[in-house]
Amino acid sequence: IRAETTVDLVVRSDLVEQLRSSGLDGRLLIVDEDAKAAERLARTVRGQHSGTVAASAPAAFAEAARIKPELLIINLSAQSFDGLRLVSQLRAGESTRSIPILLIGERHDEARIARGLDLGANDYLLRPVDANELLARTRTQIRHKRYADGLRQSLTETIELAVRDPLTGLHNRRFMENQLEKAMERSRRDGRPLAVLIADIDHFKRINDEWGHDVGDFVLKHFATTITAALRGSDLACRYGGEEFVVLMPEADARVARLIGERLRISVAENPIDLSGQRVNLTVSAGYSVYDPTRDTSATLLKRADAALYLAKKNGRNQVMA
Ligand code: GH3
Ligand code: MG
Ligand code: MG
Ligand code: MG
Repeated sequence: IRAETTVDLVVRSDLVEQLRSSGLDGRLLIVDEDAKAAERLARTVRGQHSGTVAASAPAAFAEAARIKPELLIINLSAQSFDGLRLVSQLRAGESTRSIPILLIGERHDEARIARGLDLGANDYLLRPVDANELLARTRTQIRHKRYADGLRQSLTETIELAVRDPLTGLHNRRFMENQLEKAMERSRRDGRPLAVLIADIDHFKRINDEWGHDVGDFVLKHFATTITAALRGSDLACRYGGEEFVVLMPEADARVARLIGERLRISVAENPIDLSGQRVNLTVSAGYSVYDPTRDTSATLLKRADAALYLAKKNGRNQVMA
């Protein structure tokens, strides 16, 4: 029985050396109930990869989530070990979903291998395992994974760039408008309140005029940090344009909106900015409006907040109005 559950290796040393010297250096996890067989496999790949061994499905699952291997090699042939179940578990797990899986199975057991591929395994090898083929398929899987990870990463970065304001790192106007429509829809559906607030730095032009545009930029960044700190986790702060910011406040009625607006106003007013050793006071005015699902569009909702902001400015600035 042991002879059947171990992996037989046919090694052609020249090819192996050639593959090893190419230095792919992947992180592998080898799963085999037979620790000796797993160790033998690990030795084969270790010249060019780092190989960790797991001797049971639960150990493999835990280890996979922990070390995030770039390839899992699962030996299907052991009798008591449910490698197929492990494949579906790995595919269902958030952190293990995208790890490639290479199955090793018996020639007479192709039905199980086909099932494994159905469940999400990427490739397979039949016994006796040829070491060169094992190394070649390992390399292919790792290369694919790195390529896919790179694509995913740059997609994520591209999306981040498209929704952010580059100066402050806050979300931009386009994203805010998109989120506002969604927030209004949720508010309508769930019958929950929703408020928006427009905040505008007072006499910001003076900062630019007195200190220069770069200092103005610095102040905008400082303001963005202050705004973020004053908000709840569920609020969304965006740079609406220039020195104007819009905050979406899901679950906020007029009372909560005023509270958050005041918190923001006070935190700006009480934290002067240090500009080359000189403390410069900054204040902000804000207007807010509460979504009325029976008559508001995003445009009318924002317009009411803007009208309230205008009143706050007219009334002497450094205040929050509805
Ligand atoms: P108010 O209290 O009425 O809001 O006065 P204000 O001076 O803040 O408003 P105003 O609209 O007159 O001026 C806003 C200034 O913000 C004018 C513009 O040059 C400046 N500004 C807009 N965007 C930027 C930016 O990205 N960086 C810098 N440094 N200044 C900016
Ligand atoms: Mg203005
Ligand atoms: Mg202003
Ligand atoms: Mg303005």
